[in-house]
Amino acid sequence: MPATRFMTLHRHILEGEKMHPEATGELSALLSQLGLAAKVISLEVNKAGLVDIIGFTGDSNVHGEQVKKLDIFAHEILIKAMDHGGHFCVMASEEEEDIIHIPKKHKIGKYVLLFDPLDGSSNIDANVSIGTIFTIYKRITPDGEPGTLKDCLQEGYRQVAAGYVIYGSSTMLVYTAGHGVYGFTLDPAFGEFLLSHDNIKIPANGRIYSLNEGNYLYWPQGLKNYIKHLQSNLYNGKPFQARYIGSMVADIHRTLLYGGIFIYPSDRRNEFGKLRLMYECNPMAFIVEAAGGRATNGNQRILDLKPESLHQRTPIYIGSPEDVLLVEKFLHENKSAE
Ligand code: AHM
Ligand code: MG
Repeated sequence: MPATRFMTLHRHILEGEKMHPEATGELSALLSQLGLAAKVISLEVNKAGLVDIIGFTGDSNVHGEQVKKLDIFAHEILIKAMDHGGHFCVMASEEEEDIIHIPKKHKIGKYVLLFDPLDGSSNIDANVSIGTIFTIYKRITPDGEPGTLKDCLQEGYRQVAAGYVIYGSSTMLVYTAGHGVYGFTLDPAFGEFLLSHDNIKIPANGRIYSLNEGNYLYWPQGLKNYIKHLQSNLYNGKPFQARYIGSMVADIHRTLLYGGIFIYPSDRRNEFGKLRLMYECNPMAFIVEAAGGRATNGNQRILDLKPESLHQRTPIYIGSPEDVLLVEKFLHENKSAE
């Protein structure tokens, strides 16, 4: 039996903390609490297909209560789980236009939490993997007061920790506190996240490219040339493979494990692509870089982008370092032709 067999998420976080004598234990506490929220969301996601069978139809359940859309449910669970621990001064979510204040009755802490409660939720009805993405920063406004938008709009390189939960064939939580990326699989029997992927390193290059090829017509010429280049060459004697789930967490999770590249580009219709900088691209870039990968918007490292608004979008090219470098080369070569 491997030594990591019973390394729970909680124990792993505590042991990581022992290596930092200056740590107060706060980060450990809040990461564990995020793990708990993930378990609750996972349970609900797994029940999604049963809603009609066990009698919940339309918009209300057997108690006559409104059945919430899963993304709203996940949003509310995360707030409920995280707002009262005294760790955060402000939060922000994809599901809410403005920043989320910590209720006055709770202690105000020094951290900031941003999250996408259920990414890819349009895939739920087809039983396709979806995920939760989160990131944690230290506040930059004075301690003790409510946090502000300024605390949320920090560059990605300032992240203290980031992670995602993938609700797939099993539920996994992957996180980094900047050094090393660790994956935990939820054991449904124990209800515990157990270390299953120790110190994840992304391969230097990969055979898989992942993007929505339906948008080909609108792509920049450099991207068209890059994809054509892959399609007309071999990878270790075999053709490249296209894989696109349409669920960022799942597509990037596969990229992290198998190598390759995930792309959501800018195109003629959407100058800034589709994905959100603050709670989708920054946390994913932080994780992928911590695993040895690379993430750019085509011109600049994602983690260096100066945020301007909570819900701003950015193009993203992310994955194995050699693959991302190559697409950047294609983009730059064709820039003058645009
Ligand atoms: P969402 O935040 O509304 O769920 O949208 C984000 C999702 C990502 O998970 C995925 O990468 C992307 O949208 C897919 O977009 P498209 O259907 O344009 O390929
Ligand atoms: Mg999303």
